[in-house]
Parts: sequence; C-alpha cells; structure tokens
Amino acid sequence: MQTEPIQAKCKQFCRDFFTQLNAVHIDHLERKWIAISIIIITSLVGIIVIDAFFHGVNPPSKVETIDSASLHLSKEFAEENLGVQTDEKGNVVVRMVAGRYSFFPKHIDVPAETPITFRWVSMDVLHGVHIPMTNMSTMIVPGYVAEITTTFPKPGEYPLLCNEYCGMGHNHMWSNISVIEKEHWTSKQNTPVPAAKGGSVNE
Ligand SMILES: [Cu+2]
Repeated sequence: MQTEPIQAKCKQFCRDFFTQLNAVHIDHLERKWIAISIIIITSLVGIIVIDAFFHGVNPPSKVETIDSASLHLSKEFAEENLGVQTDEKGNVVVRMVAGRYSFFPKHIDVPAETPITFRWVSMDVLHGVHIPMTNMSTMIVPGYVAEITTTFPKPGEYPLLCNEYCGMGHNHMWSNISVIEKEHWTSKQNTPVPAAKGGSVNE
C-alpha cells in the first residue's frame, strides 16, 4: 500500500492551509477568541469520546428494544420480576413498568449508599421519570428500555413522578421510593436476575 504520496499530499495541504491562514489578516483579539472556541469545542468532543468509551454512553443504534404490547409475557418485565431484585453478585436492580397512569410497582424499598440500576419500560405512551432533589431523570420511550444507575446518599422517602405529559391523568402518575439505611435493608425478593438481559435486544 502506497502511503508516501498521501502523506506528502497531507503535509502539502497543511502547509498551504497555514500559509493562507497567516496571509489573511485576523485581528489579534479575534485570533484569541478563535483559539478559545477551538479549545471549548475540542474539550466538549473529548468529553463525549471519554463518556462513550469509559462510561458506556452509546449511540441510539445500540439501545435495547422491547415490544410494549407483550411486556407482561417477556422474561424480564413479567409481573413476578418487577420491583427490587439482587443478583448473585449483590447488584441491586429495580425493574419498573410505566403505564397510564402509574408506575408498577407503586412502592419499593431500596438501600442507601448502594449503586442501584433502574430499568424502566413503558406499556403504552411516552412517559418520563423524575425523582425530585436527585439527579434521576429520564424519558421512558415505548419500545425501548431506559436504564440509569444511581446511588441514594441518604435514607428517606422519595417521590417518583412522571415528567412527560401522557394524558388526562398525568398529574396523578407517581410512585414512591423508601430509601432505607444500608444495614437495615434486606431484599425481600432475593431472586436471581433473569439471565436474558432485556425482552428482546435490538439485533
Ligand atoms: Cu405522565
């Protein structure tokens, strides 16, 4: 494979570009602001790249999909699998279904100071979930699994509200979470998480 001519062409292109750039009169102050803008853009792109690689932030093509009409028949979101579960590694996973006009189950107990993975699905229309006074907020789009991992630093009662208008009963759509001290919390449903992650993963 011949790379030399391409490298030479690139070098020539860069040389020409900077020669032309230097020939253009740009005010000193303007030059500074151009540099600042480039630094900001580079930092933001860098944050996106770091997030993508190290925090698992993926493009929409990699999302998990699920059939809203047959949620109750799926392995993961069948009625008996909803609520709080602990897997063999001790990870706490909460599965909830949003539907007009409630979250199911209506009430859950979770431990404080423990990473908790929430997995939500919608059985009908677009919903949202928001826990005031925390950074927990996401949309629940029908057909997709919304997943967020968070930690509650303090015990207490937290309301869980729908923040996407979903119909006439939207303002009655809420649930609540009791955050219990880590030492006092015991998983009532200490059943293993189903092996298949997601009802049907996008293929
Ligand atoms: Cu709503």
